[in-house]
Amino acid sequence: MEKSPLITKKKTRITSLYYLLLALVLSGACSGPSATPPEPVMPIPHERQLEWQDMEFYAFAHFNMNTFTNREWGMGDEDPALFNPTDFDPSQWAKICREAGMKGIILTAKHHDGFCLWPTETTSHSVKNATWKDGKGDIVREVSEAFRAEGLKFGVYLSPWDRNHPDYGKPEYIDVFRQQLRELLTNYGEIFEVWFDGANGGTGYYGGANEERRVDKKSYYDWATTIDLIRELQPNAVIFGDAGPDVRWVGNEHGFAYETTWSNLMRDSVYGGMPEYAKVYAPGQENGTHWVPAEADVSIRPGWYYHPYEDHKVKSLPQLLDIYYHSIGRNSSLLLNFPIDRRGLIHENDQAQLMKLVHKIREDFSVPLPLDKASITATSTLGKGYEVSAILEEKGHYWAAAEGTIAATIQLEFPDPVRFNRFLVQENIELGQRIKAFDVEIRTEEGSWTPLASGTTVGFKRILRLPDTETTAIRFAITDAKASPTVQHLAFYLAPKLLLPPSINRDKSGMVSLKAPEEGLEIWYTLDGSDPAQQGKRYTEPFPVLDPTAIRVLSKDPGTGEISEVALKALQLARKDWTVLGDGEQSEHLIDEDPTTNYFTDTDRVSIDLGKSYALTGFTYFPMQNRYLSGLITRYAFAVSEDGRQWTQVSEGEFGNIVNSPIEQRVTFPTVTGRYIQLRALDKLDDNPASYAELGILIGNP
Ligand code: FUL
Repeated sequence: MEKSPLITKKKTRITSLYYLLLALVLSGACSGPSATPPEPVMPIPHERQLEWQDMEFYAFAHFNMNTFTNREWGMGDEDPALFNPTDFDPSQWAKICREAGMKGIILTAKHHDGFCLWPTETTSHSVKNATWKDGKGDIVREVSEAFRAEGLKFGVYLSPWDRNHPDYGKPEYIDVFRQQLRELLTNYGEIFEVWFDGANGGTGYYGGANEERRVDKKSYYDWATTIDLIRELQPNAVIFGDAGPDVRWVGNEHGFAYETTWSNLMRDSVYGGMPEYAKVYAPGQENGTHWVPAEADVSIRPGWYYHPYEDHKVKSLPQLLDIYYHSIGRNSSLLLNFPIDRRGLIHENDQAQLMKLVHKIREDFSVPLPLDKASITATSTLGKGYEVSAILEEKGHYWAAAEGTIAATIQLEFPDPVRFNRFLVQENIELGQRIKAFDVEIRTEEGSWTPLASGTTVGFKRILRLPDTETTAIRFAITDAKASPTVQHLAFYLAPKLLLPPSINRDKSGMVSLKAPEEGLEIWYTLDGSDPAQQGKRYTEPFPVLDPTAIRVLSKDPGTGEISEVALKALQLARKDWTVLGDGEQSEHLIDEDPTTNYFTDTDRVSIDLGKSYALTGFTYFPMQNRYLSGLITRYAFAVSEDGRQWTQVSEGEFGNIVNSPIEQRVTFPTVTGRYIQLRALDKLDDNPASYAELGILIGNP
């Protein structure tokens, strides 16, 4: 049975040993010795990196002082007493992670604000002075123990930048930093990864100095000595940083690796926090000198830390799936962050989204093509022990082309037509990353070969999402490689379609466009209140909707006939004839039906000419959706007018909880006729200009 990429490969070493013995027995007993193994192509991974590579998917937890101050970066002057989770339970985190098939967790033991989650000897800015457990608690201990109890690994994030410590920027601080590492790497059992952030130096509290301190990122930390210390204390831990030395940053915080991702890095040209890192070095280099594979770090919410106002902004299933396929599917590991909440728990919304991702991924990889029934051939084989049948196994045997061969093709012929839409391939990275370019081709009914997809690097794992394809023969054609290629594993799957309803968008002119969550799905809709599963019209291109109505939409898998749930959206009057009065720069953003663009104004009101009179029954205010909120209206007055001069106030009130939950606000009032509308900001979140993503009206009762 095939394993999904989320299912553990813990037994790797044992399995390799088993296959090795099996290979020895078979080769000895049957017919002579195996061929000489291929020469490794440098660089190659260290044993600790191979162990790490098998983990693939693990958690990040941002939980620290910022959780209680509602910030992303603290200044370092926060009162330690503020740290006070009400319901801290790391076994809840560990159970969730285990159920999700994650292999471990990395905890922010100290973030840039310098607050330590363990009772360190190095500073009083720690849990020792927290309200939590009267200063007797140790978050690092409890989290590490809870994860080990579930059979998961534990790692630490220790920020090199410390905005609390009086000595930051001076040589003395480096001793403090190393002492903190020593404590973490001595007192909490086996550590699988030590994570160093590239963000370093800037303004801070620094023991009361309240100044800006810049450091020379290349030399200040003397990383070589720190790395020696880590190797001495935790020889099996991988060290993460821009420059590795063992695992590197993927170069963005979206969780996306690159189409071409090498595990090789020009490591000696990189230092932590270098400005050009993301652009120049993050994808790795074909001729990189050291093996430093990529790790994609991304938060399940917009922020790394918990903010109540992001409770409704947990990433959607299509977003999380993109992250999965763009990280693990592109030769990178996935470090998925949970902003632990003020209770000290993974929030229910985050857990729900994580489990949706995990169920879908398990589903995607649950129906492999029966390669054992296929006849599999290769245009080149190194010799005995490296036969192409080895690609059926995930570990142990592997296929290798003859030395000196660059282009080689593996062909699979099936007795009956097969259907698939996912392709997975792995190199034997123990011999170095070699493949530079490949094609996937299928045989048509007429018997000719036609390309289905192409790619560049493979590395530890490459997964392609493909259109549903039916054929009786497939070719994996390696067209370029650094040296004779190897393939550890190859597989095809038929993933069920992501049957979520399509997204609905309308522009200012009233044109409605619908988008299915995945290619290959049909979209059906109605505008008259009827069920799109029964009376729906097939969507082919954008269409205009000018008057208020409700649209109902669904996605349909034409292959199986299955349909998604129905999504319903009330469409208000199209805004094509509207004008914002008094203008102001970018006033169009107020009425462009795009909540990602904002309008800001220093005045306390905005007025709109609707083009003609309507019987109005309410209005909508869509607040800005930015990560950092400003100018949100918290109390309002709404007025209408027939001539744009004489105004009648029809509603006044507050937008309750808008700061914590900045979703669209909808206010209704008794019907009133008017051509002009005006929203006044009576109170705001702050003194910044009032901000608006959208302002709309309600007519009748759609
Ligand atoms: C960044 C930090 O500055 C963020 O706060 C967060 O910890 C992220 C993982 O790394 O560089």
